[in-house]
Amino acid sequence: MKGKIICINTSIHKVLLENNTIIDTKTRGKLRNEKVFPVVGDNVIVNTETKTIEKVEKRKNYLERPLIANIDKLLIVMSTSIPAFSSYLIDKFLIIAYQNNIEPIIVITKTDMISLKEKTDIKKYINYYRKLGIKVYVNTSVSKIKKEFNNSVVALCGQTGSGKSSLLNRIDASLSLKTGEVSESLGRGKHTTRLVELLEVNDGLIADTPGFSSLDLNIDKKDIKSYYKDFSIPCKYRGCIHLKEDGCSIKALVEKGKIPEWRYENYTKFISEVEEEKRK
Ligand SMILES: Nc1nc2c(ncn2[C@@H]2O[C@H](COP(=O)(O)OP(=O)(O)OP(=O)(O)O)[C@@H](O)[C@H]2O)c(=O)[nH]1
Ligand SMILES: [Mg+2]
Ligand SMILES: [Zn+2]
Repeated sequence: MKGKIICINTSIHKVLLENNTIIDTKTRGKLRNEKVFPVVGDNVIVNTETKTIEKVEKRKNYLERPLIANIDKLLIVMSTSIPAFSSYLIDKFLIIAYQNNIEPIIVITKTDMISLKEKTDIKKYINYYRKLGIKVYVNTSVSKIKKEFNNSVVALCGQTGSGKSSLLNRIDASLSLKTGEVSESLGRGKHTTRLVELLEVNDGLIADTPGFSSLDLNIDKKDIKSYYKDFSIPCKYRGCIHLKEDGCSIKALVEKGKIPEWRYENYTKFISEVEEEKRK
């Protein structure tokens, strides 16, 4: 019978079957021999008698962090404070989402924890992302976020303590997901959520995921710019990656303030990271 893996805990693969029942399965030795390692979100064929996964269907997409396949939307959960707001992480997740043909959506949390001045600062980033055509919500806009879940497979991502599980509890209190203690969340690396788990919410499947400690780009440096809508004007230099060249059209836009400096700085950081990774 067909189904979808909703959680993996050591060797137990929980599968939501097409008849709407949930079954605990294991993978067959054959799959392991073929080096097929199922992940949450995989569409599978299950032998319900032997409770084994017989086959993993071809994936539409696949993310390593969070480890999940076949998602339609990636909800980037970003807090304004504790952990600090980071356009660098947002920009990185945007590249990862676009690389995998997934619609990114930004959700801002903890706006109740910051001053008016800090709010004004963060608004600048939000406005820019909106200008790029990306949806940005605050975590109190429950009904708008809920609508995004309809008939979609959605994965939450973001730093530990950014409020992913809290957001899901806010949307559906019956989920009762474990969330970090306030005092705990002040520290680093708490990781309250331990497993990727797809949950049924509002006619959709939503994955709560553990926060990450590091996040790498798996990309060639010359391809990064292709995921920057705001860098899409033709540069006067062919194949330019907009770094050092004198007269580069993108650098000119940064100088004129048309592309914010922070956005360009994140871009240059990604280029150096990818170069660094290649040298290893
Ligand atoms: N003040 C305030 N606190 C929040 C908000 N959202 C979440 N929190 C708190 O932040 C802490 C961490 O929230 P979690 O939902 O556990 O964070 P998480 O992203 O699921 O963290 P991991 O599971 O470790 O990845 C908890 O103490 C929440 O109560 C918010 O909008 N405002
Ligand atoms: Mg959590
Ligand atoms: Zn250029």
